[in-house]
Amino acid sequence: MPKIKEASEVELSIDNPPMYKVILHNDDYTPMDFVIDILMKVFHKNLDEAEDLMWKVHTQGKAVCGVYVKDIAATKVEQVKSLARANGFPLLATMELER
Ligand code: TYC
Repeated sequence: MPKIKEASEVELSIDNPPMYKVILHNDDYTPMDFVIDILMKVFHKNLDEAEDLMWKVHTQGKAVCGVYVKDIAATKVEQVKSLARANGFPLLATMELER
């Protein structure tokens, strides 16, 4: 029989839900300006932050763009994919559980 959760466990899962990192990956084809635009529109970065993050991905291969609850992280991954494909670019975002 599955155990009924204690009130303290319910509170913990509401106050401390599992968080997911959204990771943007480098590629050789997506234009830098398009990536900056995505970082501003999808991840709500300002221009300076978006430029810095784009360069980090470009030089290091990937970077964390933000940390969100599961549904929000999944939506952002999907928004990146959909905007990228609609514009013919291979830009990729993935999500990963924060330890
Ligand atoms: N490397 C790409 C270029 O030189 C730019 C780029 C940056 C692509 C970040 C993807 O997540 C990315 N045009």
